[in-house]
Amino acid sequence: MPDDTPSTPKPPAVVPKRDGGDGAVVVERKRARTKPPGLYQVVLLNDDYTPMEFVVMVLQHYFQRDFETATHIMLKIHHEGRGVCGVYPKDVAATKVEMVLAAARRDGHPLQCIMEAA
Ligand code: TYC
Repeated sequence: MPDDTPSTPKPPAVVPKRDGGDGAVVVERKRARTKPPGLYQVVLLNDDYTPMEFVVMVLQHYFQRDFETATHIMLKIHHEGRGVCGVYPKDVAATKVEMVLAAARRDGHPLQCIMEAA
């Protein structure tokens, strides 16, 4: 008697084993969970009170700029309102912002320094 006869009772459906029944286990990785660390630019903002010499010192000391480059960046900030000091991983950028702000406040300057995603 053919199997597809309506009156024929069907055997229980076979549920395939997750391992395919041969004992092998396949591990599938959906996607990498870790993102590559993002980069942040540290930006100085212009103000009317912080001395130019202090900003040049900050750029040399905290951002390893030579005197000419530091002066160029400082003048760009002075004329355009803001300028990028450097681009770093998040924790490095955050530490540099803290150090610049601490030095500025210690010397009584209102200099503003921020970080933003690059
Ligand atoms: N504008 C300031 C002045 O004329 C100089 C200055 C430059 C201040 C850059 C802040 O981020 C700055 N003394």
